[in-house]
Amino acid sequence: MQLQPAAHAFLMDGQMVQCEEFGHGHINTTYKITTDTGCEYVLQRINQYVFHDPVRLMANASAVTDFLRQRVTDPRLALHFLPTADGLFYYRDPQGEYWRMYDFVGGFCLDAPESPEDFYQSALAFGRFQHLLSDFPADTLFETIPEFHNTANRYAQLRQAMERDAMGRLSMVGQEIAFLMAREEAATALQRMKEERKLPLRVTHNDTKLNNVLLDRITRKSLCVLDLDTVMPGLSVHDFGDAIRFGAATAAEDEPDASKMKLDLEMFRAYTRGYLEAAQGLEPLEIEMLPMGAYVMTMEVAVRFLTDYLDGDRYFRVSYPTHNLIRARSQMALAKDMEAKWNEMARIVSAVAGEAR
Ligand code: GN1
Ligand code: MG
Repeated sequence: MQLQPAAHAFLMDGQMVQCEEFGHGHINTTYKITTDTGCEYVLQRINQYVFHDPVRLMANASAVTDFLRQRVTDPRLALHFLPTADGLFYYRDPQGEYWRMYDFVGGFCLDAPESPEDFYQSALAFGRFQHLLSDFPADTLFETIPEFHNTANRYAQLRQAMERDAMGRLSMVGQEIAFLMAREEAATALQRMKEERKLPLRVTHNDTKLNNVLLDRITRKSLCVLDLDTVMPGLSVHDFGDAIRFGAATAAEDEPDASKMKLDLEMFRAYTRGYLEAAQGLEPLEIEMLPMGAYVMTMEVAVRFLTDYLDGDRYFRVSYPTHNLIRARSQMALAKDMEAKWNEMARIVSAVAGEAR
């Protein structure tokens, strides 16, 4: 892979002197570049198995960041993509790989919150993102992954993977399949509400993992939101929910001991507080459905991990053969714990919403 030419295709300040792999994303490959003038950048290769149209993807990402940059006072609150000499925000190398580059603004990302305050900060970032984009022309956005959070479709894809059983793994996952199928009705509830137009379509991020938020090294306050590949019209409850399933969990997404995986209600409360504070103007039904968002996103990603396990790990990057199965199991354990804590989640949401009023 040719990193040097890709890096130099963008209008960096100086010459690249250092390059290291960076971040924990499951999809794109990310490098941090340092130049001889001391500037730092992030270089990413876009995964074309996942994103079929990198050109339109970058049109989305650059339009959204331009829009955000006009609305924030601190430039670190919005990403800044570098153009190439041709004025494009992507570079296609001779092998057909697509690259992009943005300023590394010196913050850091967390894979787990170290305190409720960290998680509250990430909620402010995603809530702000939602709020700042509330008058972005949503119809100009290209759907980078059609039906991304259509949970009913995700179940259909699981069924197809079961039929294919491409790796001969189906016989080993009977319990997991039974767990997911028994909960299909609840897991697809938000998709039905979306189709019935009970919940409003908004410009949403759709991948609100904690590690997609940059925090300031000194103040630990949240700066910008990263990973804009899936910014599309969507549901606020999905953005809320995905953040909870990742950051309010008591264990890592790929914790092999699923009994360690629970929902941390204190973290749940901290995120709810930050999100409702920053994402102003949510409708009452959206607020009421926040716990459902957390449940649905946890179930959905469990379905996706198991589907990819059956298909032979083609979508999510894995470090060992059962990695996607382990991820699926941890998410199921988390969903189960949410079922047990359902009333408390609802109580927290209504209490926080009451205070915010
Ligand atoms: C992927 O790109 P990354 O690692 O932030 C995935 C999300 C999943 C997540 C699970 C485009 O996010 O949808 O929830 O992994 N992104 C895409 O960790 O599929
Ligand atoms: Mg990411």
